[in-house]
Amino acid sequence: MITFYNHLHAQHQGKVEMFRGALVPCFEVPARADHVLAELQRRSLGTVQPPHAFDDAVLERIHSPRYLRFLATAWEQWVALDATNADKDILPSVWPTRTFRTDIEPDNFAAKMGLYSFDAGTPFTAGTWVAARAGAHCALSAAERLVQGDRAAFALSRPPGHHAGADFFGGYCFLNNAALAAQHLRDSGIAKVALLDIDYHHGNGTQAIFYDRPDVFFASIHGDPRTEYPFYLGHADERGTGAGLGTNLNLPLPRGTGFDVWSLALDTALQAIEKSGVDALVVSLGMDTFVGDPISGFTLTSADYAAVGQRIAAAALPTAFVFEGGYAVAEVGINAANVLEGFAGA
Ligand code: Q9C
Ligand code: ZN
Repeated sequence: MITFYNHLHAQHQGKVEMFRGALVPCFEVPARADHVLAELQRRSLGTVQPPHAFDDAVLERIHSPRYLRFLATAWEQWVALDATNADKDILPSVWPTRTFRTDIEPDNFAAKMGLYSFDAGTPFTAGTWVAARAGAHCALSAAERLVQGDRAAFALSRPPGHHAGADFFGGYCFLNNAALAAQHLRDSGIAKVALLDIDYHHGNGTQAIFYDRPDVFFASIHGDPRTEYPFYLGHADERGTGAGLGTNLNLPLPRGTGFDVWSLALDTALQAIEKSGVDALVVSLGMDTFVGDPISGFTLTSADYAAVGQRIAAAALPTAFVFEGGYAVAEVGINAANVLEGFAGA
């Protein structure tokens, strides 16, 4: 399986995120992707390439033009406020909640940050746009390989993507890589695509992007949003809307869930995907379901991940894996490689 590695990922390197009233070191660090790459190379698991270049217009298939314009210019706007800002991450601190208007983009920079975000845990840095754009190109490159007939491909990138919506960032995500991959498959003539999101956190951005669409089936297994981030989406009664009714499947599970119960949900999701009549699969591959993850609550073990890969392979669909979360840095490479090796060996 070919891996498209975001060679620019380390340009996104947040220093701190807001947590319980304090700024704490970021969990989403460059070493995460480095460990996955090292493990793939150690096992000689397929070839590794940088992403192909894509026209920026392809990002507009998922994201709004004004949001993309903001991401592309946010850092220069920030430094223009005060040259000493160059040493600090940008974090939002004000948001338009219910009753506020979002149709008018404010001139004020802090107000724009809030308009285009939903949490204070996602720092925007000098290299965020460059890294996120190259990451999107990794996902698009992986999708392109499926179009060309490959059985599978892996987009190894950070920052992750599945919390990012059409016009907002959050949850360490800026561009929705998995959504861009799914859309690229659709735009290349594949009639129906499934997205399987196995990150610990609900993929609120991906769900929202495809919620009214019948051509992209979204299934997610995640921590129950009543207690787990991102809290405000991901309940079992969210089944899609309009023409997309019935094409959204959420399988929330309580904190503490282990592989015995989690794997039953995986089987449920894969059965629904098989029944939905899709021709390709995009997997949002979050590794934060691991027992040792510092910010998550499931208890999957490293050995379990090979079985995850095997079960996904049994769906017998061309499959693009897109790297998402996973913050047990020392183990994230082993765990991700176990999924891919389980898939390839099935
Ligand atoms: N201080 C992904 O896994 N905040 N995003 C957690 C810990 C946000 C996770 C609080 C977690 C976002 C892609
Ligand atoms: Zn996650």
